[in-house]
Amino acid sequence: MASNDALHNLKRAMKENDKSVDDLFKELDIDGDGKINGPELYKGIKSMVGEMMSLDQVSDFIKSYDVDGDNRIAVSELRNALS
Ligand SMILES: [Ca+2]
Ligand SMILES: [Ca+2]
Repeated sequence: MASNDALHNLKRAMKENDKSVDDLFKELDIDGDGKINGPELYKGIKSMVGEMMSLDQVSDFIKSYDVDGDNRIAVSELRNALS
């Protein structure tokens, strides 16, 4: 599945740049509200991995890892996704 490729590439980018999940989260959370929403994820993947995700893929990704159902990715949920 393409969203898994994006996740895989995101993990690799994180390792190559020696970033922690917290560093990555801060970069993705553009408005600083402590949650990553769809547009933030979309832009983040594009700028970090250079990969375009479709909006469907972004929403699938969020649905797969959104444990508390707020339709946003919290740092604990991102950690889960990347572990
Ligand atoms: Ca945010
Ligand atoms: Ca959530």
